[in-house]
Amino acid sequence: MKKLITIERHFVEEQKRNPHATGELTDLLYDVAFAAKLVRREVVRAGLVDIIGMAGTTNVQGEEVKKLDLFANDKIINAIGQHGRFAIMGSEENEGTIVPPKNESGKYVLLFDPLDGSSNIDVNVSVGTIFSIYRLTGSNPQKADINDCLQKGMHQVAAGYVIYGSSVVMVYSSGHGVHGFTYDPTIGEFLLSHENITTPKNGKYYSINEGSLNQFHDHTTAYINYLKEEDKATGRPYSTRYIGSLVADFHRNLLTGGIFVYPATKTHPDGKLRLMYEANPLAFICEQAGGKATDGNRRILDIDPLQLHQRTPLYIGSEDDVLKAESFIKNT
Ligand code: AHM
Ligand code: MG
Repeated sequence: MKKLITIERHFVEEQKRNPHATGELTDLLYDVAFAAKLVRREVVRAGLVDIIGMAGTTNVQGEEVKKLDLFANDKIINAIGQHGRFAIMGSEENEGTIVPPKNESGKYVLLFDPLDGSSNIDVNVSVGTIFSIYRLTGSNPQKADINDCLQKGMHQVAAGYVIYGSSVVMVYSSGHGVHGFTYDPTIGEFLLSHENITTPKNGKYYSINEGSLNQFHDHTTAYINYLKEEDKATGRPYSTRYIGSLVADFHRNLLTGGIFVYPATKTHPDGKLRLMYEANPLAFICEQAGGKATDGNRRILDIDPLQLHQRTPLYIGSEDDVLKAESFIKNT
C-alpha cells in the first residue's frame, strides 16, 4: 500500500529541502488548504439549496443565505486574513484591495478567485478556487497598497487551485514542481495523490467556447479548423472538451495534455479571463508542469499589470499546442 502523506506533512518535507525556508510559506499554504475545506463544506451542500434556502433569504438558523461565491469570498478572507500572514489581499469578488482583519506582521500578498465558474454550481458542474501569492514589495505591512498586488506573474512565490469536482483536489506549486492532493472527507485531510505533475508536450484535446465563432478573428477560426483536420502523424483531429469552468478545463488538460483557449474576439479584445486572478496563477502552475501560457503573443507571466481586474486572452496548456496556436496568430 502507498504511504499516506497529508498536505501538512508534504509542506513540512518541502520546507526541510530548502535550507533558507522560514516556514512562512508552509503556513500560508496550509491556511489556503484550510480555507478550501470550509468552502468545500458548503459547495457539497449546494444541491440542498431548495431545502436550506435560496440566496438572499434567511435560513433556519436565522442567518442570511449568501450566494456561494460570496460565501466563499467571506470565508477565505476571514479564515486566511485572521492569521496576520498577509498584508494585503485582492479578490475577483472585490473591486478594490482588501486589508485583512489582521495584517501588522504580514509579509505576503494573496490574490484569489474564491469560486470560479460559479454559474455552474446549480447544475452540479465542477467549480474551483484559484490563488496566487506574492511577497510584499516593501517591508512595512501598514504601507501595503495596490502596487503590491500589481506585480508580474513571474514574481509569484506560490500559486494553485482547488477543484470541487467528483472529488476535491488541491494543486499547488511554490516553484519546485506541481503537486496535487485529494481530499479524504472521512479523515478531513488532503492526501498527496499527484506528485510532480508534468503535462504532456502535446495533447489530444482543445477547449474553447465555439459558440463565439462569429466573434472570432480569422486566425482563431483557422486554428480550430486545423485541429479538426485528419492527420494521423500529428494526432488530428483533436477532440473538443469544454466545461465552461476554467479550473476543471485546465485541470483535465494539465493531466491529459491539450490546450485551453479563451481568445481575444472582435467584441472583446482582451478576452474574458482575469490576468491577476485566473491567468497568472494557472500560468505559473502550467509552466512548472512543463507547459506554456501566453496571450497569443506574450508570455502571461511577463505581462506588466495595470489594473487588478485586467483581462487577458489566454492560450494555456501543452507547449507544442500553444506554439502552434501562436503560429496561426502570426501567420494568418
Ligand atoms: P467567472 O469568473 O465569472 O466565473 O467566469 C469565468 C468562467 C471560467 O471558469 C470559464 O472558463 C469561462 O468563464 C467560461 O466563459 P464562457 O461561458 O464565455 O465560455
Ligand atoms: Mg473567475
